[in-house]
Amino acid sequence: MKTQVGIIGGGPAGLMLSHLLHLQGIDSIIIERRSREKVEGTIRAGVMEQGSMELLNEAGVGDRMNKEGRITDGILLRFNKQDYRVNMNELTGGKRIIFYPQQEVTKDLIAARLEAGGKIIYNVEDVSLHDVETSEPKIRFRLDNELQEISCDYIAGCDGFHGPSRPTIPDKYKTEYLENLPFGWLGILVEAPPSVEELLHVHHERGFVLISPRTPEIQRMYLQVPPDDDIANWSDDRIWSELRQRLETEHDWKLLEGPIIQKTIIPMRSFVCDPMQYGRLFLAGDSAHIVPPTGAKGLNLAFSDVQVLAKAFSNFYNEGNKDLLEEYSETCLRRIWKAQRFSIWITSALHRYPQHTPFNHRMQLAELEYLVTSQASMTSLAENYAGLPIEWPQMESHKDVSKNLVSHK
Ligand code: RFL
Ligand code: PHB
Repeated sequence: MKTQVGIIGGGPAGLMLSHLLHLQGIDSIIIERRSREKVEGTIRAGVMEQGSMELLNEAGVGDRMNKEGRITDGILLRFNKQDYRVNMNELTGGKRIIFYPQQEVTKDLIAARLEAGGKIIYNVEDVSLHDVETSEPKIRFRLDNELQEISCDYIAGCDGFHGPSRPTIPDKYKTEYLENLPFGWLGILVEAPPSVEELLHVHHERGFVLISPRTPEIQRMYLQVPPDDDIANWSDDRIWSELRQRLETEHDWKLLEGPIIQKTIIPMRSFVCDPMQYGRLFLAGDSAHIVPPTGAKGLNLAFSDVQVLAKAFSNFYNEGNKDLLEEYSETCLRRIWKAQRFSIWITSALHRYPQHTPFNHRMQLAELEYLVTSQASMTSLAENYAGLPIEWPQMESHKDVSKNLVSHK
């Protein structure tokens, strides 16, 4: 098989990249380790930034999102048994976020790809990358026990944190920054009406809770647990009892409970691979970086990476200009490190750390009290939650630091 861009991984990053390339007249093939049903059934992100919403619309795949998604102007914070609202829309001059689950985005992208005659090969095994330093890189894999090869001009590694693309980059050409956080999230899907209208982030001495209102019938809730905890330790009764304690308030509010239809524990980590490019291999999405899920940045970063990558390929194939391909990693990493900073900040403001002393607990409360009383601090939260812009190389915005640079002549 032959194509211009061989894409490893048919999650949101791979699918969106393939679709954007198609819109620019560039051919690609996606190979995916799992079945289409498994990919479409993966429950992960629940909210997207305005920029991701706009990308889906500009790419012509936003119809169902516009009908079924729910735009929201603010987020809620609960600490010391009181609720506070951060009005993102007001603080950012009109930016918002949308509730539209990742599995629905994935279904829409798969449908759009297949309708346009796009090629997605599911259930591949033993994927390996070859000759990425040359002008004829290749992807080899097994399908139904037969060896197959795709030769291409470029490879996009969109294969998530555990995929084979990143390890193909020799260690001496990359730096991997990894921080494992000392807790995990127990995520549940509940059949119940919404208890809140907007995302509720809860600081409590027993640990963090997040409630994400999905639909009138289904809610997503997360609670902080030890990182190596076993889901078998968490009966439904124990989950509800813990949630009730952490969600206590001084006002009239009730947690609406119902059958738990899914529960899992996920680890929390921060990870960045620098650079995101080696020879003719480009990494995008979770294959290059992971943020802790507080702050809801992961899917959005995957989309901004592929937006940059698609533009870089388009500049190259349609205009013969390689500049953006060469600056791909640098362009993406500027946004990624800022999203990493925000995710770590909001995570550390709201979670209980094993080493925390009563002093640390009071510092967190002071931070949160400052946050909800300072316009500057709330604006910072709002602009980061709603999503920072991509800092394209030709834009001056990322050079703004130079305004404050002290020149020692
Ligand atoms: P994915 O989604 O992991 O997709 C990678 C795909 O590559 C395939 N693959 C291979 N294919 C071929 N050959 C191989 N050898 C392969 N190895 C792997 C996999 O099967 C898979 O289909 O990465 P991608 O596309 O970069 O997308 C990233 C997002 O999935 C991720 O960042 C978000 O889900 C993060 N995230 C959230 N992001 C948000 O923006 N907003 C949110 O509200 C939000 N909530 C979340 C989240 C992540 C969570 N978890 C489970 C970590 C909530 C949770 C609980
Ligand atoms: C979700 O709805 O699953 C969700 C929302 C916000 C987050 C993380 C996950 O920060």
